[in-house]
Amino acid sequence: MAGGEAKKASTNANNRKKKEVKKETGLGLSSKKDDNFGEWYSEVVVSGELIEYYDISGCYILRPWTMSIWEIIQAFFDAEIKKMKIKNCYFPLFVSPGVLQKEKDHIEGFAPEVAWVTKSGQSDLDVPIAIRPTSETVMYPYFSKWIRGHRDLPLKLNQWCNVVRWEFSNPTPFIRSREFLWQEGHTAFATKEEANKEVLEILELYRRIYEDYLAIPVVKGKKSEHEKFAGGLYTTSVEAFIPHTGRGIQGATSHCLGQNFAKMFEINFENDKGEKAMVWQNSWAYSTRTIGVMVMVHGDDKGLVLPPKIAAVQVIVIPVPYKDADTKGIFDACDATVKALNESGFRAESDFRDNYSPGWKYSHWEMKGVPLRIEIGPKDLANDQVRAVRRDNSAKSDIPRAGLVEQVKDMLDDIQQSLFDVAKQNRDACVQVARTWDEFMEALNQKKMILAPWCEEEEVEKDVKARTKGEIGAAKTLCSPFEQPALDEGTLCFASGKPAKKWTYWGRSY
Ligand code: 87F
Repeated sequence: MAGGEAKKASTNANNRKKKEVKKETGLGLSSKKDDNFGEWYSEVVVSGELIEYYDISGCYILRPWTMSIWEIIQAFFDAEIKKMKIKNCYFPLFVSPGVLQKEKDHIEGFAPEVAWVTKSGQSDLDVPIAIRPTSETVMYPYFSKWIRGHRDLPLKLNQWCNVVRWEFSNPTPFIRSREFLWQEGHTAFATKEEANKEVLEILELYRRIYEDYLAIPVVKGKKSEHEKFAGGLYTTSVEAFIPHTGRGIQGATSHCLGQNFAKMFEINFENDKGEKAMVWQNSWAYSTRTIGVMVMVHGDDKGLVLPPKIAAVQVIVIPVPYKDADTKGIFDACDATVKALNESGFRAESDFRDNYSPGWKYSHWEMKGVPLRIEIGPKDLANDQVRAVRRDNSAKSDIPRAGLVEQVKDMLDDIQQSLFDVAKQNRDACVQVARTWDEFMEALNQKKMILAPWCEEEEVEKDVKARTKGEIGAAKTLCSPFEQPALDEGTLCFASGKPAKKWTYWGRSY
């Protein structure tokens, strides 16, 4: 036996000999959110059981704790788009090279990120096959086939799928991974007005995912010409902000493609006057990135903090038996508590594992971010009450078992609201108005999200990028918010000194 293995075997034997119950050791995170954000994040997603690292860089295993969050927002969004008469479909993962390169301008800048299959077994394929990085070129030839007359419009499709983008800059679970899950919506209309309207309806659903489900404040707005999807007419987005890193992050995008793709793919129809016309198209997507933003915004030094609306387990019930206490009575009270909560529609579970101490369980479920913990010990049993502990602020309260369901409902609602309020306070504290270059630079150095009057010229935007280039990345536009503060006559662009046209958010970003 090699030395290392011999040591392992003897340690295992020792462990078996030791008392079975694990103590509160070895569960905490080793990095702090304030001290080393990057390491803290990697640790939180693994210890919180969202992610397992994989042996291919940039690829991650999404564990059940992740998938249950994904499924909750998916259920919301899927039901909402169905109300809008958008239909789900599924197109193939593989793209032939001819089709992929059909729209050259669109693919040009992205080409290095496209992954290709070149072999089956040991033999080279006659023609290499691309893996979809997005599905415009996969879908639009069929839009062209299926759309003939105005009665075929609107055509509104969505698919839930994975996509692959072979990124080279530092991969981060959820935030930048080489394969990720998303929905991509692709729609075609007879008129520009219908397309415009849908862009905003979808954007509003994205806002609701972030604000109502993930408890993250976002700004709705329009991307600059430089930052928009180059293949489209205009891009709208929801933008979040990570105070700890001072970076903005695009939460989701809803594009009006105009008629660019219709031209390329000949998506024509006969309108109601019998004339040949081109469709107006949109595309929109949100991805598993949503979950990464949630972890970054709410997580703390004890691990994940999940908003109740997206938590797979909203309430964890933990028995706290003492040596000579009525253990059966305590376990029965836990069972009854879970049952009452489940029957009222809450996602509650108990942790009856006998090889872990209550203290260990507290840390474990805190690490996983469960919003509310209920402890039941001998004293609680005697008083016909339970002890509730909030994950977000550690507040403890004793709740009579009689009014339990009502109280839990109120507490979960309060946690959801309070997570949003705190996140909004923190975000707002990072927003800085800058009217001059000096103010802008000072705010940027303080990791702020900067609201500045801008002349909207692409050259100026490129210049700002160049002038702020450095190790931690350049500043760029995040979006021009739809809610524009008043722009007084004579207001000048912070960067060029020319007349300003819009208030725009700027900052470093993911
Ligand atoms: C990477 C490789 C190839 C982004 C890519 O935002 C192509 C692309 O087209 C690419 N990375 N994009 C832009 C995606 C635009 C658009 N697609 C449908 C969306 C929403 C959903």
